[in-house]
Amino acid sequence: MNKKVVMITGATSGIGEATARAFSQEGCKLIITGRRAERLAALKAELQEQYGTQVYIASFDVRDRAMCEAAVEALPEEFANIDILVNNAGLASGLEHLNEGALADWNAMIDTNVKGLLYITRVVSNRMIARGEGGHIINLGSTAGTQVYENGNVYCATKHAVHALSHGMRIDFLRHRIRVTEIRPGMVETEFSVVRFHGDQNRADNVYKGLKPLTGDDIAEAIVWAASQPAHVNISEIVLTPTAQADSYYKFVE
Ligand code: NDP
Ligand code: 8X3
Repeated sequence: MNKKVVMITGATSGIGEATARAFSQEGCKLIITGRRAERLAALKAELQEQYGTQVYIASFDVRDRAMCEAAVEALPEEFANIDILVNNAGLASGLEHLNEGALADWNAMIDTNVKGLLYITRVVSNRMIARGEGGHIINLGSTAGTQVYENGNVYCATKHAVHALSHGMRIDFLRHRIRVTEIRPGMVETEFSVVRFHGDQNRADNVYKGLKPLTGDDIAEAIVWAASQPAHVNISEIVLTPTAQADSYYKFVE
């Protein structure tokens, strides 16, 4: 893994931030992205100081296709050959019955989780293909990528799309030796629920009451494990849940 170039979308918080730390410890060079530039700057300083990591910051909104392309085009030479792309940026916004859903929430989820992931993947995969040395694309799916729960409608649909797109990438990139892994977590305590409930911290805290959720570090460990397999091994999917969660429906809450 030493000196491999890893691009992580959504590294300002949660799973993406933990993944940046984990790849840093493996000696990788990092491209970290997200909209909150000040958080990226703080993370870069931390990783440089703790592990001597070379870090490049690209702060942009993945919903903006032109910005996605410009950010990748502008990469300095030492970061230009991306070996591993972690498509992590994403969100849930709102939790209502479909007829009561807010259009702004639907657009945010579809534009980020599906279209943003596609924009980044298109530009980065074309670079990997042109270079001809393979690569690895790791997509953040979810248990919600194969199950739908009440009020989850549009979020679950976007993660079903990530599930289908991961499969499609695995097929279309076969000839280019690009590995594709879908990481499919259940409940992970990050800023995810605060974002879903539009900043309502109490409501977010309630989601994890009575059980021990996964952490960003748990997911990061699985991501790095998948990425460190020998080049002929592709880990297609990893589904991780807290021990107290069987799937989207069954949880043991004490
Ligand atoms: P967080 O809210 O903690 O992190 C989300 C990250 O995505 C942030 O870095 C945020 O950066 C970035 N992001 C969101 N929108 C955009 C955008 N428009 N442009 C660029 N970056 C964006 O949540 P998690 O770490 O939990 O979520 C990461 C991924 O994991 C998501 O795809 C989520 O669906 C998935 N997931 C999460 C689970 C959970 O229970 N937490 C379970 C299963 C999957 P910024 O706001 O600075 O732009
Ligand atoms: C996040 C997990 O259960 O909130 O993808 O949909 S869940």
